[in-house]
Amino acid sequence: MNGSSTALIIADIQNDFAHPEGSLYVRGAEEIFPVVNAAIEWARSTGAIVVYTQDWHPLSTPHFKRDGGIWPVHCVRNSWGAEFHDSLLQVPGETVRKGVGGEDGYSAFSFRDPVSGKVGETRLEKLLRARGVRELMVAGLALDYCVKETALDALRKGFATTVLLDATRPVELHRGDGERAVEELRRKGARFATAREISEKRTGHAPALQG
Ligand code: VGL
Repeated sequence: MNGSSTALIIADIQNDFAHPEGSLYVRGAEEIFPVVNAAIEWARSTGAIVVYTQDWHPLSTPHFKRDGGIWPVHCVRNSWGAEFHDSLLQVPGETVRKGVGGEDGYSAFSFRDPVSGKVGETRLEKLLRARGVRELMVAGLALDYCVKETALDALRKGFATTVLLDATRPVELHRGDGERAVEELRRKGARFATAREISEKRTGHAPALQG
C-alpha cells in the first residue's frame, strides 16, 4: 500500500466517548488506544495522512435527547467532553469537526439536520481529493455510528475503504448494532483488517506493498 495515497481516519477519540466519566462512554474504548496509536504511528511512517474527527455540538441541538433527539448531551464545543482523550497520539494531520451547526454529525463526510432534513458536506472529501487520496482506513468511535457512516460515505464516493476492527468499538444503543454495522459494511464493499497487522507491516523502509 502506498502511504501517500492513503488516509487514516481516526473517529471521535474524545472524552465523552472514550473516557469512563464521559457522558456517552463507549464500553471498552480504552482497550483500543494502543492499536489506534500504533495505526497512527504506521501512518506517520508511511506518509499516510491522518485525519482526526471531532464531534463538536452546540449546547442545544435536536441531536440531544433533551431537545428531541436520542443522545445524552455530549461533545459540546469547547467542553472537556469534546477534547481529544489524553491517550490519543496526536501527530501533524487534519482535524474535521462535525455536528457544528446542530446537525447529526455521524459521518466525517456529510451531515443531516434531523429537523429540516437539510444535508451537507464537510471539508473532508475536498481535502482528500486535493491530496490524491484513494484509500481510506477508518478506526475509532463508534463503530455503529461515526465509523460506519464515514466508511459508507467513503465507499459511495469510490474510496477503497478498510475498517480496522481491533481499533473500534460500538456504542450499541441497541444490542447487536456493532455486528449489524460490520455486516452492512461488508455488503457495501468495505474491507476489514486490524490495526495490529497494518502496523506490523511497516513500509517506511521497504518498497510499497503490491496490490
Ligand atoms: C456518535 C453517537 C452519538 C459518533 C455521535 O460519532 O459515533 N455516536 N453521536
